[in-house]
Amino acid sequence: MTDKNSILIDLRFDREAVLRALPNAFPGRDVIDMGDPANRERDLSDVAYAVVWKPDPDLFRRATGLKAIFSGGAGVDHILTTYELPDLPIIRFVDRSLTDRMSEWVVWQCLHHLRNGFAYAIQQRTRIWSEIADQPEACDVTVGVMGLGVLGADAAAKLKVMGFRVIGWSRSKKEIAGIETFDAAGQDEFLSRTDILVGLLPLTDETRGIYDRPLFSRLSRSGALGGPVFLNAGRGGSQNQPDLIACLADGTLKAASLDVFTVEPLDQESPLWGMDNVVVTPHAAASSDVRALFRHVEEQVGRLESGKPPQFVVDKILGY
Ligand code: NDP
Ligand code: OXD
Repeated sequence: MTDKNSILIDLRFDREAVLRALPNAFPGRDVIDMGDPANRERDLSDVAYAVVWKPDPDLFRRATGLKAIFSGGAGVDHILTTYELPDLPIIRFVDRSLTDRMSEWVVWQCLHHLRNGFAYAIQQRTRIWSEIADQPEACDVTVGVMGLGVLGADAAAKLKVMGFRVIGWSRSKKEIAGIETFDAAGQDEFLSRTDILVGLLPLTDETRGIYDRPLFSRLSRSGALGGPVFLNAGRGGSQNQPDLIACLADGTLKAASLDVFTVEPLDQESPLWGMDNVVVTPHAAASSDVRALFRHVEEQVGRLESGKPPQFVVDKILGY
């Protein structure tokens, strides 16, 4: 028997971080750690809240008394597309540390492409001291951010501080100081003005495979970098990976930085590993800080229990 406000944790990532964060989390509540083998067969019928990342496929059949589901990350495709879910609020993870980390990755990669990161790395390994001529400035380059939610809006603002020209695209039009924005209908103009495309979209039925050859072919080819660059830190399912590889090979895209892939971990045989115009990072752009995740859950549970609406509730029709 668990108390009526108990919390179940089924987070299939960084187990060490979960174990470090658990002892001080959720004071006064029963916490059921599904990573502990002793809990695997336990009766879950009266657990109130579940905090999950790619959980046990049986979980929602067993935990029949849930009042809310918390995603261990900002994205919710890992549960929406995979499980038969009870009709409950799903709350995604929104947190300063996650947002800052994502913006760091985006700014880092934009600067890498702006400042000839590939070419200088090769020169260093071959002990060549030679300045690459005609270095453009950030203000010569337009970065187009696809997805202007919590992460996209912050990345756009930080790119602006670095001096880039920044434009953004989202389903509904946004007002962001200093950044020209486009709604879904403005996609053509948005793409035709973009030198570096940053993908920060959630994976939904509408965004699956959206980054494909026809889209890459509409990016600006007249920019200061000599060809369009693609960054994706949203979801790999949004990229048509065969198209992406072919476009990187034939020059439709000059380069890419990829944190997410259609199948993760990225297949050992994938040509992306060896392409000298591609940066690969292992879905590490903005990992969830588990302590911050637990604080966020505690705060949202507090809202629910005091009769206030929780924040960051997913729209199940839109899928994010
Ligand atoms: P939000 O829900 O805050 O924002 C999503 C944005 O995408 C919104 O601007 C939304 O438009 C836009 N959007 C969604 N669908 C469409 C569409 N069909 N056409 C145009 N625009 C669309 O999400 P976050 O910013 O918090 O996170 C974005 C994604 O980043 C997550 O879903 C996750 O997949 C990924 N992520 C990756 C991480 C990593 O380490 N690589 C870490 C964390 C998150 P509108 O504003 O009009 O609703
Ligand atoms: C997330 C992620 O969605 O890490 O938070 O991808």
